[in-house]
Amino acid sequence: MSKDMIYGNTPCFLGSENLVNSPNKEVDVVFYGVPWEGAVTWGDYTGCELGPKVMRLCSARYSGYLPELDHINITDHLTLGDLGDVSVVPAEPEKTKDEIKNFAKNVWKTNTFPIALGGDHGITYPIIEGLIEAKNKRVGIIHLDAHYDNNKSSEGDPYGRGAPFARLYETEGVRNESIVHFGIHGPRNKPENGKLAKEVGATTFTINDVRYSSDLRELTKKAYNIAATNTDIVYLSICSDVLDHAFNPGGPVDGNGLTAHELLTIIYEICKQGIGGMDFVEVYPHQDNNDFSSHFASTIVLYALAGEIRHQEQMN
Ligand SMILES: [Mn+2]
Repeated sequence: MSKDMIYGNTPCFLGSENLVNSPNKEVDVVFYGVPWEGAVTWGDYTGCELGPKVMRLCSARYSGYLPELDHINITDHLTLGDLGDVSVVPAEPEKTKDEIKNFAKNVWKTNTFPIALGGDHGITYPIIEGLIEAKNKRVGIIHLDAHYDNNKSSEGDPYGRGAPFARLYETEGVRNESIVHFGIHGPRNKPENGKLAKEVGATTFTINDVRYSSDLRELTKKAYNIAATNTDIVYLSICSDVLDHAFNPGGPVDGNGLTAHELLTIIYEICKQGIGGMDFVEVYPHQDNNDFSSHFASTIVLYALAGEIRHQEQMN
């Protein structure tokens, strides 16, 4: 493992190879940061552009070993690399959207498993745009979030954090009937959000579908099967606030969400079925004195990779 810093005093995520210094190094999994917070912010709840940096700093504490998952050691199976961050243009959502799309497109052209660390949820739309341009594939999406994030715009910004799924609904290459909004809950959603999701043919699994499910793993397989129907690739997008705020002090404030164990179970089961790539967004380090949410990003990513390893084993 590389001890290189990706920039300043910030290490590569999970001690991975520094691909900025060694761009020709071949790896199985690439991490990249998208240090972006859109121009429209609620009150002073701000600072998610620091997410990639703080997640990298926190990740230095962790190995790739998960004793609770049959003692899997991720780095025995997969090589990991860090591509650094997308260049963002402050207060320029449209320019930044194109920067993210072009960066993601180049990543999608490689034969790697990409994981983007946000940043606000606006980054998901250009990442999937890049996927469609690079691979020309039909995409299904599993979207783990408290919120639909399908507003027509975020206070006028069509690429804002509240709007990526409205843009994705309009995107040729995304099959709307293969979008699953999973874990949705709470009154920060508005009636038009649920209505629009239904109109476009997307599926909603609310927190109560999770809470009253007799078998969370079966429910998760059901979600995956919807996302995989008539699509070539399934993408996973995770907003930190799908977690209850008790488990996510660095995320937007939403109670009645998933427990950490439930979220990890869902991620592992989804990734065991086989996904193309993922993102983890909406961590606000300024709100989080002990960086709990940024620390948990490492666990989230390792569970996804453990699932990917199991998927690869089933394919061989
Ligand atoms: Mn959310």
